[in-house]
Parts: sequence; C-alpha cells; structure tokens
Amino acid sequence: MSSLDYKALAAEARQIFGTAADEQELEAARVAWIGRKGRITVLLRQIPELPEDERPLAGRTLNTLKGDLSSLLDARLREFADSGAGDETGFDITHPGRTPFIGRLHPITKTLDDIIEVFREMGFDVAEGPEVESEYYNFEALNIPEHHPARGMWDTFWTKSPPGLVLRTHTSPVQIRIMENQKPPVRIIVPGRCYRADTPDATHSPVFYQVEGLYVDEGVSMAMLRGALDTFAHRLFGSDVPTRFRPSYFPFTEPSAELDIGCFQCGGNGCRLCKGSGWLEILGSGMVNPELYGFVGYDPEKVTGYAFGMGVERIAMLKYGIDDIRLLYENDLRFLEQF
Ligand code: 2U9
Repeated sequence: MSSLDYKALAAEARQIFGTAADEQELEAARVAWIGRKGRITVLLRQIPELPEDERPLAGRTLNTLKGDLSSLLDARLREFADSGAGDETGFDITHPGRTPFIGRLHPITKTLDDIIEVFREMGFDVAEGPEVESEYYNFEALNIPEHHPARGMWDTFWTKSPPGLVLRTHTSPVQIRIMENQKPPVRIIVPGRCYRADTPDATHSPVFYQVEGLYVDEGVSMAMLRGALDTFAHRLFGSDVPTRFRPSYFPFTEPSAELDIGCFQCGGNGCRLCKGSGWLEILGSGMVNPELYGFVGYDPEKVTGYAFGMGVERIAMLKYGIDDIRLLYENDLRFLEQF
C-alpha cells in the first residue's frame, strides 16, 4: 500500500465521518470503515501479504488512521448528544449542567481590600511605589541613618548588582516620594509587598504585606490619629472590641504608640493567643517626626502629621484565626478553599 493510496483513503474516510448527518449515518460509517469487516480493518488484516519492506509503513499509517477516525467518531457523537434530545430550539433541558469552577480571593487580598476600604471611606487616597528602593528612601529620609541602632529593627536584603539597593523593608519610602512631589494636605494609605531577611517561622515571612498610612496637614493631632485608628479597629474587628494605645518607639514617629485590641479569644483574661496579656497588638503609629519634613521640603513650623503601619498577614491571621503565617504562602488548596 503506497502513501498516495493512504492519503486518498484517509481523505475519503474523513469526509464520510465528518459529514454524517445523524447518529445512524455515523454508525454506518463506523461499520463500513473501522467495524470488524470495515475497510481499514480488512486492510490491516492483509498486511502480512504485503512485501516485507512495505509492512511497517502500512501498519503505522493504517493504525493512525483508525485511531483518528475513532476520535472523530467520538467527537461527532458528542456533537449530536449536545444538540440532540432537545426541543425545537435544540436545547436539551435534561442535559446535566457543568459545575463552573468558582475562583476566590486569597485571604491576604481580602484583608487588604477590607483595610483599604475602611481608610478610603475616611478620605485616604491609595498610593504605590517601587519594591526595590535606594538606601536613602528606605532608611535615611526616614531618620534612620547608617549605624543608627534602629537599623537593627529591619533585617535587610541588599542587592548585589547593582550594589547598594534594598528590597524595601516597609512601604514608608513611598510616603517620602509622595511628599517630595505633593504639597500638604497629604492623606494616603500605601499597601504593598515588603521584604525582610527573617527566617520563616509561624509569625515571620521574608515576604509580607503592609499597609501604612500618612496624614500631613496644618493642625493634624494625635487625637485625630487615635480616632482614625479606633474607627479602623472597630470596623475590622467589631464595634464592641476594646482598644488601647500603648507607648512605643519608631525612629520616624515621635511620640509613637501601638494600638492593641482586647483579646477576643479569652475576653481579656489572658490566653495563649494574647500571651497572657489580654491584649493583641494590631499596628504601630505615631506623630511624624518633624526631622522628616526637612527631607521633603515641608515647613515643620506649619504642618504636623500622623502615620501608622500594620502587617496585613497579622490582621488576616487574627481575623480568620490562622495560627501560622506560612499557610498564607504555601498555596495549599485545602487551606485556600476555606475562604
Ligand atoms: C513616613 C513617616 C512615618 C509608618 C509607621 C509603624 C509605625 C509600624 C509596623 C507594624 C507591623 C510595620 O508590618 S510591621 O512590621 N509599622 O509600627 N509604621 S508608624 O510611619 C511612617 C511612614 C512614613 C514618611
């Protein structure tokens, strides 16, 4: 059997299978071509009678054609079944539906969206900036000079080539960039991915998300900060949750304070989650250190500002009762499908 014969044979068979008008015609084609006494089957059976050097090619080509015709047959049958059994519109109301795969948002994304929504309603704009930063924006302009002991608060990834850049350890550089380009009032929140050279454990991930906020204008006060953060905590964790402001230290804010919410697990009596204190820390904050205004050309005699920052994973873990941050990065569907 020569390859030319095969081509003509294949074309003829495909034409017949492809144009069969209904299931009966298709069944007739099946019997005539690939049934027990069909043309292809008979030709396959005759291979041993061919000259020896023609047998391999004939076997291969005929078997391939048989497989192709069988697939074509299945496809056409499915086609008839899909349009078949139906009413005059061709729609088969008895045909079982296909369950669509419903995607869902990652718990970090959900939490990020919730946080952004609350601050948007309070009048904050959303700003973003680069994840690879200069040492100047990530540290110096934030009142954290080289050799300052506060640098130890951030284990930093440095770039090799070009050298001297950092993967931002917080989103604060974006606030500096915005203030350089915009006169007060500035009222922004800055969501984004940050990096710290921490060893991963249940509460640390070298990649994590932050939302920071900044409000600078004439007359911005610590009381306004407290009010905004209280509103935020109540919106995210419920209007009954107790809050407290606890003094703290950050080089870029003075004075600084952390916001705690009452532990919802033990109701404030002390448990493992709150490490016995009855309180859960949810964010850091403070009045922008006036030193910073010199870096961006603002007049510290005229404006004041508040700033805050929170780890999105921490908020998500508290909100959803997740006890290990690594679960948020492993992408195990059994975990993700719960949200
Ligand atoms: C400018 C001035 C001040 C942002 C602030 C914090 C306090 C803070 C941490 C919370 C958990 C980071 O994710 S975390 O590790 N952040 O406690 N961040 S005040 O202050 C700024 C930012 C920008 C120009």
